[in-house]
Amino acid sequence: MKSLFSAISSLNQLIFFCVLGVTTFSMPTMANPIADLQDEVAKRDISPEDVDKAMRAKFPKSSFPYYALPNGCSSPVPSHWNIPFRNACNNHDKCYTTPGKSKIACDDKFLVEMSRICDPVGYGMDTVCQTAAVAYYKAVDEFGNSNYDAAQSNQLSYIRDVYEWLDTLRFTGVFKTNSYITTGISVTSSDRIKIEASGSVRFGMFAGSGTPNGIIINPVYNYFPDVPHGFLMARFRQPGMGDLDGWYPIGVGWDELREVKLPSQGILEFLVNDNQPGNNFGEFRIEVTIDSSKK
Ligand SMILES: [Ca+2]
Repeated sequence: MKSLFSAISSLNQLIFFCVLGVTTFSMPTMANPIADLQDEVAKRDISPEDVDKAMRAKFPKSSFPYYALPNGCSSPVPSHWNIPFRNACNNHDKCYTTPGKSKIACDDKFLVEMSRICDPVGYGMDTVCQTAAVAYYKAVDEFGNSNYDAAQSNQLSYIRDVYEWLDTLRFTGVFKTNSYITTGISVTSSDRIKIEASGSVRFGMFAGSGTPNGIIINPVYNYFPDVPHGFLMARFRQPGMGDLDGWYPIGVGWDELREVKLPSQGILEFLVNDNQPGNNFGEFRIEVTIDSSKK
């Protein structure tokens, strides 16, 4: 990297160039692959955490929608400017990571943002700060090529992998019940499934209210005496099963996709552990996601 002081002479020129660049170019409206991906994930009711978990093996530092979390400034030498410039550095990381953004545009924006941090009201007083900003700019301008190329290609493969994973999510839906419901969803062994239940149900005039984890009352009102009253149960109904066969407790569910082991295909159903559901009020909200990708 060039000496920090040799940068001073070109300081005004650089800032002028860069402000001019930003104000005179009107960027054409570009396709935005990151925003498109975010829309697609939101549409399917998938949380960013689910995507991060699915991508963890290949992109351990990913933080949806980026293949790697921006990590502030990485100055080649320890510098106290890393702290004030942190936001500008993070934006610069994100810019490099945005498919189709040019390196020059990212670097110029970086300098403008650092200059604003140095001089928020435009008096141009703090030349020490501006000198540091130019040094940071010159570092990325001269040595940032491999970072830029890596960010662009990693982000593109990340986006492709997230789309591929989304394609394996066979179904995502929300179901509501305070008694029994069949989802109609057929699940096979080796599918991975996530169930998240929330909400509150009043289990009767005097019984009280509870979450999908149920409440403790006289078990005479339970289908399953050993499970709390009102506990949310699930099963994958196999041919020939009776009404109370094959249920197991779900409660508020799981925070991750879990593999299902079944002897044969089954229909996902839910049951509230309350044998007098007619007096129930309110509903549990149950989100179901199924990942059919073969691991
Ligand atoms: Ca009841």
